[in-house]
Amino acid sequence: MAARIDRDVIDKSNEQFQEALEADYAALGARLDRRGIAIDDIKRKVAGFTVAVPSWGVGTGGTRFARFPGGGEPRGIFEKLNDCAVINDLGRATPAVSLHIPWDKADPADLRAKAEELGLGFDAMNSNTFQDHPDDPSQPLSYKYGSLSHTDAAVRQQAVEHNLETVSIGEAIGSKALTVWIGDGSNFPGQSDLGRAFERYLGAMKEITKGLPADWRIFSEHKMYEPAFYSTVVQDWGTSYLTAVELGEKAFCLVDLGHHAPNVNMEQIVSRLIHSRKLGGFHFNDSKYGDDDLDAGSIDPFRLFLVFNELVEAGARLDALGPSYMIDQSHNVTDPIESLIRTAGEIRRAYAQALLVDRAALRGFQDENDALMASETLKAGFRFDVEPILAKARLEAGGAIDPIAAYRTSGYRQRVSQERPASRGSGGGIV
Ligand code: LRH
Ligand code: MN
Ligand code: MN
Repeated sequence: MAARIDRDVIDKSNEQFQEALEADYAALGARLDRRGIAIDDIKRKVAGFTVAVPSWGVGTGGTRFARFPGGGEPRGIFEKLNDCAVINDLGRATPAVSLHIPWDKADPADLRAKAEELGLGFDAMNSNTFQDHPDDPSQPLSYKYGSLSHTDAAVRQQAVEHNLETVSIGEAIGSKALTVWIGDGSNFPGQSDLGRAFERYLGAMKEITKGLPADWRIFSEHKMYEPAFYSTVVQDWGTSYLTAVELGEKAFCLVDLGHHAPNVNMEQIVSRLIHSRKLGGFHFNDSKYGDDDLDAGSIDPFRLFLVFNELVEAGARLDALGPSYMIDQSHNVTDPIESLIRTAGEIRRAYAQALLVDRAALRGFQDENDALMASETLKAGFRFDVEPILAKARLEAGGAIDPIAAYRTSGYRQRVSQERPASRGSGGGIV
């Protein structure tokens, strides 16, 4: 298996940029100092913020029209983990991986050993009952007409057991949460009874929840449409919230940024879920039209900032919830390693900008109904170029000041391209 990135490559790359970085960091520090903000405090918080990468994100994704494989794509979970380690070596923001079963099914002892060797951990596990698994003898029945909400009790039972198997793999590798997203729904009015389908789903989710280890959480992930085009069983945060309430204290809602109606106020959903203590985690990505799975912050960085503004505003209430921060993206026209490195940077950027909002001033303007100054105060955080903070946090953690430049110099993609022949199979491509 290809070696990762040589320490030397990172050091040489950093030498080129370090002097300019020190000057930029000092200049930004002086600006922040005039506002009573200590730049090192912000840098420390940013360095402490990590986000998990999706195992399925390191291969080239695809759409329902085509998949164009890239060079050196990982052929299985162990090569995927290697690529995840490269992302973390350079960016130092992604020490955990979120696995998808059965795409990543392997002996848990081997998964654990490999992750330890690479210095990685595991975040929430994902089950997969949104496609059939002809190679999995434990799942002979088809999910064509649904899984946890299927009209046939035998299919529901199979889907429950698959989720519990996913939990047991997760337990053996140190994960503490299960994310459940189902594609169940209908394409035509009348095809499915909306109420009965939800009740069947709840019944199955209760079975899964009963089987969770004591210290585990379950996340319900909603999505408005696709693959179902008329109704989806868990279509919005309302249904997700109802589910989490019915399931009880181990159950929380997962917000995937691409799973909402266009123009929906996502940051308000986040605020409500914090209020009701049901925010379980995120799947970060960006979109223009639907579940586009583009790189977080690449289309609408302000929206990402507004989500982080709610998280920072929540303070201790958020700490008590300890949500899982994960990326869920599909990379079709970029090198997935580069996309994931920059995504982690964009997420930290939104966090740093939210930390720079003068909260006391903002509250004052809000209470005085000074709409213009409240808006300006919020936007002042967003307008800061916080790159020196992000770069310094990476550098001090052993990463690269410019991680994409260092990655390109390293020749990692060329090396793995020689070792890993291109494959056209889906193997964890996005649905
Ligand atoms: C569904 C989804 C869900 C799946 C992943 C592959 O669109 O967001 O999280 O597990 O994509
Ligand atoms: Mn998702
Ligand atoms: Mn999605």
